[in-house]
Amino acid sequence: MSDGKVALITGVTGQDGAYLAELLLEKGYQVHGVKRRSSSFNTGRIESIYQDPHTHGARFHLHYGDLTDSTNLIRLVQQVQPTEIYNLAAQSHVAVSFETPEYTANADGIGTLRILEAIRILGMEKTCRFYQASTSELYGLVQEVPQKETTPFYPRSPYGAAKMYAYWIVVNYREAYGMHASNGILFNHESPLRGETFVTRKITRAVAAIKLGRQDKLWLGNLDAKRDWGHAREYVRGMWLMLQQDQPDDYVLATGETTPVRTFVEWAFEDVGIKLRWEGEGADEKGYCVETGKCLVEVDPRYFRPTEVDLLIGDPTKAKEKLGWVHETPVRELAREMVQADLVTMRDAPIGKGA
Ligand code: NDP
Ligand code: GDR
Repeated sequence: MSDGKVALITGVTGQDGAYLAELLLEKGYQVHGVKRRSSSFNTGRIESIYQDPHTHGARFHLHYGDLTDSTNLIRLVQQVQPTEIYNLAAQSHVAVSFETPEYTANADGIGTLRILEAIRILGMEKTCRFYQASTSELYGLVQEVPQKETTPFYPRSPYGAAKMYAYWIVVNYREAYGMHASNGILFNHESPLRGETFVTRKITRAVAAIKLGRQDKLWLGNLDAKRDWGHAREYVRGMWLMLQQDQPDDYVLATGETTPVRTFVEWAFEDVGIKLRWEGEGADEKGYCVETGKCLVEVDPRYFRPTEVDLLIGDPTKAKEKLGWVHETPVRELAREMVQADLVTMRDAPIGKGA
């Protein structure tokens, strides 16, 4: 059990925040989550673990907060007195970061600094451990494959650049102030809780909608990009393991396998009994149903990014050897789980448009 452990999770309403909160509650932690003020409910992913604050013995607590507001962050850290902080909050969409580069730098880069400073201002350097949600987007333009902890960074987006600042400020605060601060360099991880505008979930939602006759076509960007996709539930366990080590450090979490976007699309359609045939190339590529000849997938260049990360494939050896962390769900199975989940929800819910 947790022995008085208190976790503060920023980004608790996101995919990883929801899985991590669930894991830490199972481990007996007091869990405090930071959510943003929103004009509509943004707590859908944590509904199943929500606890009424009036309930005696409630261990899951939500607070309003924002990574762009340092006064708010200092107050929260002071109030909660966490023994572990997991900084998962971010403007996490790479394509969106080209549209909102300054905000992304503020939330993802300086936001990380604000929390580290809150810990320092409150004199909690030795009592509070810190996890930073770093990313394989740091690797960007391919320098070496598979990518590991020692591979040089070359970010390819405002998001990657902001996360690179966050990565290094974590390393600096660790070295300068002796803080137990670690970077998890996580490769893409997905699940039925994945945000609807990331490519895997956009695909599985559209495939479910097409199968149910509620959508005609799936519009996508670069089908050639290759990603190392694992299951989010397994990756949050790795985050927790990093903070349980005697010494802080930086770790890659990845599967070690890479898959093109196009293949993920084929798998998702296969899971609803549709075989695809491709024609054309680049912006003219189209996917047709082999049986009916209907065009189900089309490329829209508006989803292309000004600079792309072509290939990600991670080497998780260090995490395996030092943390005992291994991924379990193969990407093919992950795709199936996501399609099945979307078929179930899609039967009841209207579909929105993906970005
Ligand atoms: P999501 O986009 O699902 O969740 C992001 C969370 O951050 C949401 O709770 C969001 O709130 C919150 N948030 C956004 N901006 C702010 C802000 N200014 N202040 C406070 N909270 C904010 O991301 P994931 O769960 O997928 O990822 C978690 C973290 O891990 C992110 O930092 C991401 O960059 C990083 N990462 C993710 C990977 C992945 O494959 N999923 C891989 C590597 C790193 P709201 O719900 O209101 O939007
Ligand atoms: P990524 O994830 O950029 O790797 O960042 P995303 O799913 O958005 O894109 C993966 C690849 O798919 C290509 N792609 C499309 N992407 C989106 N979103 N929509 C499309 O229509 C589409 N068509 C093709 C993209 O060009 C890209 O190559 C995710 C985020 O979770 C980050 O926060 C995290 O740091 C990294 O993973 C690791």
